Amino acid sequence: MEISIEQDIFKNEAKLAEENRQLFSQKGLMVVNLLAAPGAGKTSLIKKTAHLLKVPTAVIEGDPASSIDTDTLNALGIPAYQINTEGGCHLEAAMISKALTEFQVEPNTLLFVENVGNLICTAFFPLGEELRVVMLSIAEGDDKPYKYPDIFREADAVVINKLDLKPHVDFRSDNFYKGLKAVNPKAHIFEVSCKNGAGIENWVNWLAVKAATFWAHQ
Ligand SMILES: Nc1nc2c(ncn2[C@@H]2O[C@H](COP(=O)(O)OP(=O)(O)O)[C@@H](O)[C@H]2O)c(=O)[nH]1
Ligand SMILES: [Mg+2]
Ligand SMILES: [Zn+2]
Repeated sequence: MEISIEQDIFKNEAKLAEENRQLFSQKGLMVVNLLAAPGAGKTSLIKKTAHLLKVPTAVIEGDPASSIDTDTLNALGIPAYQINTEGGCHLEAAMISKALTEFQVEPNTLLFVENVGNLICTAFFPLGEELRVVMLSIAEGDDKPYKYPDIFREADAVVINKLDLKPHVDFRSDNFYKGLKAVNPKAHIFEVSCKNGAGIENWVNWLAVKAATFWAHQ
């Protein structure tokens, strides 16, 4: 009984995500679902990316409470809209479509969705995104693909952040790569530092190509 309720929920979420995909297409939005633990550097990456990317960028922020990230982004001139999940641990497709009834985004915009900081259930709630990007900071350790395989499984890209901390933490890149390859051999991997800007250009160039391809097929 419990299993069948769970299956119904995920079936319904997949349907809502598909509806979102059509909505995004009508609105000309390329949506990037950004998943990571709290503090990995999601907002920092969005700030850096919006600054360098030559296409308009907007952001939907998901947090249990507060509008801290949204206020920061809006103050920088990056249009941002806050969803408060009131303790909820992930965003759902319906929250995004509802947000877009209020949040007016120009066509041909790259829309980041900064998901709730969480490496578990965010993996199971598709939002209709074009790209799923998982971020991890090296201070979190190299064992995460082994402990949290589901979050990495469907990632189009994995961004390893806080490379500037390398001298201070024991992050074994080879172990991380091995674990990631076992669950997702196709993910593009970017090693960056949002603090000193290392590797950001590679990531932005990759995203720019993805966006151009997306809009070319609209
Ligand atoms: N040393 C270092 N700190 C970083 C880097 N990126 C982000 N931070 C810091 O990590 C903290 C959390 O970053 P934030 O972008 O808010 O993470 P989020 O919770 O995933 O959105 C902040 O204090 C950032 O300044 C980085 O590349 N290196
Ligand atoms: Mg944030
Ligand atoms: Zn959740």
